[in-house]
Amino acid sequence: MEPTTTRDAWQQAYARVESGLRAGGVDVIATAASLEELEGRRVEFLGRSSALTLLLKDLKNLGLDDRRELGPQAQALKAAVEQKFALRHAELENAADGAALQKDAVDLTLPSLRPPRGRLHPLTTTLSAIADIFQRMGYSWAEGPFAEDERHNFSALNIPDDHPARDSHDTFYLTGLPLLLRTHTSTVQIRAMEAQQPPIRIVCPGRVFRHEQIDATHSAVFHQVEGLVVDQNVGFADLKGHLQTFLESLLGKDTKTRFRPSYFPFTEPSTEVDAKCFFCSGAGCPSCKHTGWIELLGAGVVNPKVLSNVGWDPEKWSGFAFGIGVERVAMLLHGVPDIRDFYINDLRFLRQFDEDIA
Ligand code: FA5
Repeated sequence: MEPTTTRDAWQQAYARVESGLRAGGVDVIATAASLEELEGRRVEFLGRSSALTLLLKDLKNLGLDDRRELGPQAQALKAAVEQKFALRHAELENAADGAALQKDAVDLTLPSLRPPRGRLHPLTTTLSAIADIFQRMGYSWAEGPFAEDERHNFSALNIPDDHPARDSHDTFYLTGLPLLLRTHTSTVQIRAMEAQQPPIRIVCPGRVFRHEQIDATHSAVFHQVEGLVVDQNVGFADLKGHLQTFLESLLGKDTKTRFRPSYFPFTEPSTEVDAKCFFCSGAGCPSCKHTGWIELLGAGVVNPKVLSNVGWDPEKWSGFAFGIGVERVAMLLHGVPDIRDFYINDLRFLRQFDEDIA
């Protein structure tokens, strides 16, 4: 094909394009303020109808030798412009990313929003603390039913029908059934002794029910942990040693406790253990009914009649038992002045025990 453009004409056109670019055209690429503006520049300098593209297109109108000589020169000019464009494009894109990051930035130092979560009730943690100590003292775990018969709740424990001790346990009887809601966990002593042979060393935790006047230290539904040890030559000194070890582990050495003589038909001798009132330090207040002491547990040496009632030989075996009030211990451990606080499920009260979850 015959050339339609002369070498001179093309070179003059090239010189115009190059000096135009050098005289400032290219600089506007480097100073484009946004990706949109840069795209406008790209169309202007590299688009299909830009002077540079037309110049390159016009190469084909030169003779072959001229094309070979001048083509690389024009391509190099285009590459230089493209490079400037790519450079600015990368700069603007980085800046846009940075701005987006800044806009969506997360302040990692802000306090987190914690999802609400379940927590262990203070009575549960108290029960576990009590059970843990006895487990370490070699006791194993036993349980029994809430609905009991009179034999396990009363008669096998040496509380016959007409015994005045039945009055102190205001009992809920189940209508139409020969059953009642157990008034204490001593029922589990009888069940455990019926189920196995001596020796025995158990704790029996659980809920008990009494139809009684509710006040700061008394509830109609509460929890006890029963303990029973029967072996050979076990007596009151062993009972006192076990309870003192337990109380010291649970409450620390500084909590003042006292053993006071008491009466239970199923133990002889019997005792009750009180803690110095933790709210008034013994001065007297509504929580301790102005006595200065709060009763934590009842205990005693197992009455030989109870052993006989389950067929164990009282000449050979002896033991002790105790029944701890879990709510009373929880009140002492957590400084709760009213037992009712444990049951009303006020979250403001319950949230105080968050840290108790290990
Ligand atoms: C008894 O229930 C005996 N079974 C305990 C026992 C077991 C004695 C083995 C000897 C041998 P008492 O009724 O005192 O005992 O209750 C024991 C403990 O339960 C009390 O010391 C007290 O801490 C707690 N308690 C009693 N009544 C209530 C109540 N209404 N509300 C909360 N705690 C109570």
